[in-house]
Amino acid sequence: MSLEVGDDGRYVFTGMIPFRIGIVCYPTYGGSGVIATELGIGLADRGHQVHFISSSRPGRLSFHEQIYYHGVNVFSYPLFAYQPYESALASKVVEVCSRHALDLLHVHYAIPHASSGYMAREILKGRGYVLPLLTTLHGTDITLVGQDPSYAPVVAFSIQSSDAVTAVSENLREATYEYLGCKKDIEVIPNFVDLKRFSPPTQKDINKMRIHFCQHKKNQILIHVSNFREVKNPLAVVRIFAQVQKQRDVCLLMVGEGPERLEAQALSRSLGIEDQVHFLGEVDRVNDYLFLADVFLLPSLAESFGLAALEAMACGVPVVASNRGGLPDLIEEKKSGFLCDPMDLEAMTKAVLHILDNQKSFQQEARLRASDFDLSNILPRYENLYSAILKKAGKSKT
Ligand code: GMT
Repeated sequence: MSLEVGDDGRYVFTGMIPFRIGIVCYPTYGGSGVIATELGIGLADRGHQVHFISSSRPGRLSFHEQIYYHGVNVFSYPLFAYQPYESALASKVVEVCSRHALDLLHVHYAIPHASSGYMAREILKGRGYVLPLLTTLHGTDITLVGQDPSYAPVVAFSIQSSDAVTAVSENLREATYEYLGCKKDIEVIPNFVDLKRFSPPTQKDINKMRIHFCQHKKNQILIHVSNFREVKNPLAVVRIFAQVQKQRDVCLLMVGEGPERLEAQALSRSLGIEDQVHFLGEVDRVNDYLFLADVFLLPSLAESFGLAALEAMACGVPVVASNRGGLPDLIEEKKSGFLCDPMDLEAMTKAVLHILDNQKSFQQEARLRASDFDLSNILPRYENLYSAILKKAGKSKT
């Protein structure tokens, strides 16, 4: 197999027929949906045909001649207290596979995608069609939701029954063995960023935005991007900022939407700092805001990888993060940022102040570290895995 750059500047395969890949994911701004979408775009750029199967069109998905989108229709009926999405998704996979002759199915986030994938694979097997199933574990599908007794047996079974399983960090792989007692081989393939797509806005635009948020372009900016769930610890972000702003001219951008957003907003009011804290909701072009920022805050209580931190680093923004989960594998202490106990707000405040006073080297290190996780390093690992599971299933395309 070899890759060449075609006339349009894109990679094309020579000597190998591209794969037809089904990708199942959540369409929202959550990390697993972002990775699934970026992976699909990267694969399509390299000549593969990608079929997204999801409850609605993934947020970051724009037109691409090699990408197809298939929405899952859930037929509702008054008898159902809960809509059976898992069955509707399995049926959709069967339909898409039958129409487009998928080579394999890659599901992101175990619940309920792995069990729907398993069901679809078994239905197709009964019709004489082999559809290998790859499951990628992302984090809360194991560490939070997956180990709950209401899901655990199904999650463990569908992981065990997948043809291959990947986890986004070593930490998550170990958690899967520990919490679910799985025996399956799990390959660690970390999250990635496509650095080509991280180009900064013009200095003029940056200054305009800085003045808009902070009154003065010299003021510094802290940023937090998440889905504002408890696990992201957004209240700690506000509290850390409250300490920092006593000592520096700063403002805080809170990007995203979720259950703790209102409480975080109320806290900033009660601390008398609401004029410096900007809640921006979900934004389409998060990079534009990341490029503005001087420090990214991620004091999560659990974090299997921390894609939001990696995206910040790709924009040259150092990170003050919790020392939990996979974050220590991403952030190099005192180089691209700091790792602290998520309850130790004083340590995180100190870390932020230190970065604000020593920005240049931290910014360079952050960008450098992010380049280790560039798409060009990670995507071939998925392609190799696809080849391996197809070969094992007797569907080799080389
Ligand atoms: O909890 C979230 O942030 C969303 C969740 C998801 O699956 O959408 O994120 C998880 O997957 C991301 C992509 O692999 C990881 O970068 C996040 O660390 C992980 N979140 C947690 O483990 C809390």
